[in-house]
Amino acid sequence: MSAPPVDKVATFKLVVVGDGGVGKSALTIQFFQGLFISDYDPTIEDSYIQHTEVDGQWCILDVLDTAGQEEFSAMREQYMRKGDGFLIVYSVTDRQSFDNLMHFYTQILRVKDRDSYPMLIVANKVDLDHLRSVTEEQGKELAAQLKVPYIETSAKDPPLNVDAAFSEVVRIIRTQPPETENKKRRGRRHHKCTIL
Ligand SMILES: Nc1nc2c(ncn2[C@@H]2O[C@H](COP(=O)(O)OP(=O)(O)OP(=O)(O)O)[C@@H](O)[C@H]2O)c(=O)[nH]1
Ligand SMILES: [Mg+2]
Repeated sequence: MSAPPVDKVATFKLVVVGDGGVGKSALTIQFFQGLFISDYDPTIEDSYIQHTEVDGQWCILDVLDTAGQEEFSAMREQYMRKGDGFLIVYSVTDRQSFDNLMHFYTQILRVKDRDSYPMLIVANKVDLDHLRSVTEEQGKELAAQLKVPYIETSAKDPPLNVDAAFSEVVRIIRTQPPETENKKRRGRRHHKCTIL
């Protein structure tokens, strides 16, 4: 079946964030082009757009593959403002990328001024089991603490859970109740102040 006319389907802006070298571009390119890029070429910013069917419903995915390298971190707030949903990626072979996940998480909530937002924690490079420095338990524990769903992926061929990760973020956005005033952090804080 061919895709429906563009004006009838929802567009979701997904943003892929995380430290440098964790595999954001490899995952994005594996999803969009079905191939694994084995070279490391640090990203400044790339965007991809494509029709996709998730749970029988067509949508347009507009994916921003961001820079993990610290030198480009000034651009973060700007792209975070535009995202409808986020993949926060770390590499299971890179402990520091796992520790830094929190920074992306808190910055997204701060920029969105919300207590929660559609996000998925993506533990990538699970094919490199012998180099693993973050266990599945540790990943799941942090995800549970943050109340963010967790998925393990490999962008390397044969890919593991790459399509599933992008589809899952679409599902999370779709099930998110529409934004209401009392969901806004700032509104709630003001409310508390008036009580006290
Ligand atoms: N074995 C293995 N290697 C991977 C995987 N994902 C990415 N890589 C490799 O890790 C290196 C970095 O991957 P990139 O996708 O460029 O990393 P990035 O997160 O986009 O990095 P920045 O653009 O600098 O933020 C590349 O050499 C990739 O081939 C994976 O799942 N398994
Ligand atoms: Mg990249």
